[in-house]
Amino acid sequence: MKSLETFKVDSIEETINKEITDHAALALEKGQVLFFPYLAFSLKQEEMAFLSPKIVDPRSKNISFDSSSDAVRGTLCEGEKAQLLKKMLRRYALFSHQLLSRILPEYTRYLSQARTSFRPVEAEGRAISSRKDDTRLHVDAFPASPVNGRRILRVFTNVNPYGQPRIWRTGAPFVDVAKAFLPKIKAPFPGIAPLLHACKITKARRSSYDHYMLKLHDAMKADTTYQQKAHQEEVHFPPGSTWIVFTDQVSHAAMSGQYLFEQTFYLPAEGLQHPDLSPLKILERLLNRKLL
Ligand SMILES: O=C(O)CCC(=O)C(=O)O
Ligand SMILES: [Fe+2]
Repeated sequence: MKSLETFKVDSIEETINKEITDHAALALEKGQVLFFPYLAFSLKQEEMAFLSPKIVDPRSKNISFDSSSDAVRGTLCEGEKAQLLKKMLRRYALFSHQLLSRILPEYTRYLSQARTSFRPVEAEGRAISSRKDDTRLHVDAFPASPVNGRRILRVFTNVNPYGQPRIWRTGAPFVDVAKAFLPKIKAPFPGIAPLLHACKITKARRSSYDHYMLKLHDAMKADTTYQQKAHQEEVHFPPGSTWIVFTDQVSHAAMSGQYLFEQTFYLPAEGLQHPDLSPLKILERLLNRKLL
């Protein structure tokens, strides 16, 4: 299977025929990255000043926007500048949503839009711990925010003004990752989920599915031999390109690049076109039990 499936869509205004949207959903759910080499997100003149790592609060790696609370986090910008920054992030949130409504129309009524992020810090060489090191192959799982079976769907756009690509490695299909690591992962400790929730370590109860996804994420990143020896491929996302990926399924590592937008969406299992291909079903089949 190719890691990228390319689409020649160059505007989010374009309507896309059903044959293509069905194909896109299948490719995505099989674990391919939907790649739009000519789909750019253009910055306005007054937004160009945000193309600098200096606008990021040194304590965080990204700038993020949460549309539900209307708050921007992780920036040193204040006052009018902060308002302008928020507007830019909100524009990207709209852009990514409109793209999904065109290319994956069947998902639209199920999607919920989570954080928008802007990443003006060079991705190479900024990791503090192996667990937080996104230059190591991993599938996404959020320690504090259990998904309870919802999928993590992300849209990325490279806006680097100097021609620098975002370079990723993509890895083996999810089933192979799961087969490699599941034998080393212990079942969740009985009673731990309500405890984590009560202590506010997690924002909701951590399901068994979340437990296994988190352990997979950690085990992949911690295994240096796996990082070197596992099947992998380097992919380049040039400036002016956009890509969509289920980051809970596709092994990925962000090796280098600077100036990226990212929008996270959650998709409940009912919204999937091919639920049997999902990490939840794959894990349930391999473990021979329900995880939700
Ligand atoms: O910043 C990137 O290119 C991707 C980092 C990553 O692993 C993620 O956002 O899930
Ligand atoms: Fe990731």
